[in-house]
Amino acid sequence: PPDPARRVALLGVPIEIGAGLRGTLMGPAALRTAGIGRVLEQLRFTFEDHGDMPHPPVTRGDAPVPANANYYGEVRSWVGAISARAYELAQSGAVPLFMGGDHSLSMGSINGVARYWEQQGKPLFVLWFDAHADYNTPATTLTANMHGMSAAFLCGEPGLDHLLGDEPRVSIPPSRLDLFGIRSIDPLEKDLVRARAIPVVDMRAIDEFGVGVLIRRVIDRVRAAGGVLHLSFDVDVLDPSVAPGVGTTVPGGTTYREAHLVMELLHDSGLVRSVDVVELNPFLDERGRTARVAVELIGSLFGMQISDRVTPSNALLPEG
Ligand code: 5AB
Ligand code: MN
Ligand code: MN
Ligand code: MN
Repeated sequence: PPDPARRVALLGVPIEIGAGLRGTLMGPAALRTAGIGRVLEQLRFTFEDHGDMPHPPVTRGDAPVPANANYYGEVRSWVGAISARAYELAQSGAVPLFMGGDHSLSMGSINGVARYWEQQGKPLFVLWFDAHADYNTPATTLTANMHGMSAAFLCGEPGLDHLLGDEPRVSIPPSRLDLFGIRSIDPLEKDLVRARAIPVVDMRAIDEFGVGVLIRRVIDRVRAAGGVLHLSFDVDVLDPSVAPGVGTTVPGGTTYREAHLVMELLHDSGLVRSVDVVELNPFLDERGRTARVAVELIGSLFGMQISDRVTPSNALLPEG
């Protein structure tokens, strides 16, 4: 039987109401068009495309709806369903790759995979590769957009307590979350991140020490704990000049090369067992640039070497 880690399970999660702007629901289609499957095949992975999750029916129960959480009912319907699928996919032994969709989907994907790893007795670490901390709660948010609350929810912060419905909730200890690449954080959100002593690598640290040293530190900590790693890749961590197709651009982001090195070192670590690719908004993209860069970076994460990259060419291919 094939090595389970050589199996990738793609799942499209076309959710957009967690973000302030519409359009991320087109993300999974754009990633497929940009060749995410072809890249994995070239790297000799067995991959299954599980298609896109259907828009779940919205059930309005008797659980109280919190203030300051836009589209709470819709997000709740998605998150419970995503968590259940994530648990199943992790159980199948494949590496699940969740194609978003806005970042609120991670409340489900990470909860589901965390539940699986908890049963295996392996600590799950989460690398939040993002321009933002996403550590707001309904009490700290300035926008009420739920894609800015995912990391806080996963670490057990209060305020969205019934979001998972019947799905068992797993908490990630804040010490197992790494915020990497951040350069935008709201005032009360910052207080909360500090109070929880969450490890933060911001852009200043990257400028000063370089991504190589800093990502190795994250990897070493996971390895020392005998853990596995979930990569939550918000494409807005890239500089907007590289990745314009996102709703919440912040200047001063990671370069093309820094992001590739992060992915290459993560690949070499062998520790990444599940991935989110989120916040790609094809409606805002320029001729597919952001989707293509995201797919290239996923290629690096799964072992594509610089020396395997063909020189881009507009030459005609021979027919047949
Ligand atoms: B993303 C902001 N902090 O809470 C908020 O793109 C932005 O998933 C959140 O990282 C950005 O709305 C959420 C202002
Ligand atoms: Mn995010
Ligand atoms: Mn972001
Ligand atoms: Mn965003």
